[in-house]
Amino acid sequence: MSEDLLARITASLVEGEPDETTALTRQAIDAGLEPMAIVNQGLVPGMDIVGEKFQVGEYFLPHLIIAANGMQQAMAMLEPELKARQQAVQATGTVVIGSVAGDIHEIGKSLVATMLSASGFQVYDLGVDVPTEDFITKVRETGADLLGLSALLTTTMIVQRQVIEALREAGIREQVKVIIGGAPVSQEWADTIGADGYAEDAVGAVELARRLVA
Ligand code: B1M
Repeated sequence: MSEDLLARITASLVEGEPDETTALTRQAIDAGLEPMAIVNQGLVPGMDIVGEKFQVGEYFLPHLIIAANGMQQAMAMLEPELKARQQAVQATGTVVIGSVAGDIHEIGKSLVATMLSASGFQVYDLGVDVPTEDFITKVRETGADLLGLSALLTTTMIVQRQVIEALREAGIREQVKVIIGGAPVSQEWADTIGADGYAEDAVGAVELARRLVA
């Protein structure tokens, strides 16, 4: 029953039916499914399939936009549920996060921000296509413990390195731990650019953030 519901959520994204996605997500929440399971087993597989179809030329930009709208509407419903599940939320640390300059992919970055916030971090989400100077300014202003840089494109992952260099030039590299993520990013890339950590998904990002501020 729950597998069927999750499969239908996936299919609704692939078929470009955002209203169906939100209706099914509501149904899944009401049926008591874990919000993270709805994200990871319902929504994300749908986005992956849409991405694969785009890559092979079967889908075009409008398909990506419609699917992203469906997922964002579903995430708006899931956000309070995700936050409600985290217990004993205590101030754990401060995080500045955003998608790097040139990158407008928002959904994964926002999910990471939501999960960090739900886990007790004070989160400053700068949004998408964030100029490198804005990261530096916000880290300075907030005295953040962590800086999270999201990049979904092979052409923007290099900006993660530029931000780390800019932190160094600004003389604040040692004051803040840098964590990176996004589909093309890996631990190897984190090591190459001198980031403090890499996380594959939002749950991993919370674990990493907790470890780094401990
Ligand atoms: Co774009 N796009 N897109 N896109 N898009 C991808 C990324 C792509 C892989 C699709 C494909 O070809 N298969 C491909 C990139 C290829 C590459 O460089 N390797 C691609 C492309 C090419 C493009 C354009 C260039 C297309 C064009 O214009 N010709 C263009 C670029 C725009 C730009 O940024 N300058 C573009 C545009 C778009 C839309 C705007 C239409 C839309 C985004 C809308 C929005 O966000 N509001 C979009 C979408 C939706 C996608 C796919 C289909 C889905 C992304 C998504 O939301 N996934 C994507 C294919 C795919 O990823 N399967 C694709 C769901 C989300 C929950 O996962 O974002 O991976 P994700 O986040 C995960 C992890 O990565 C990780 O945790 C998250 C949660 O588990 N994570 C972090 C992310 N950030 C993290 C930070 C951390 C830690 C973990 O610490 C700080």
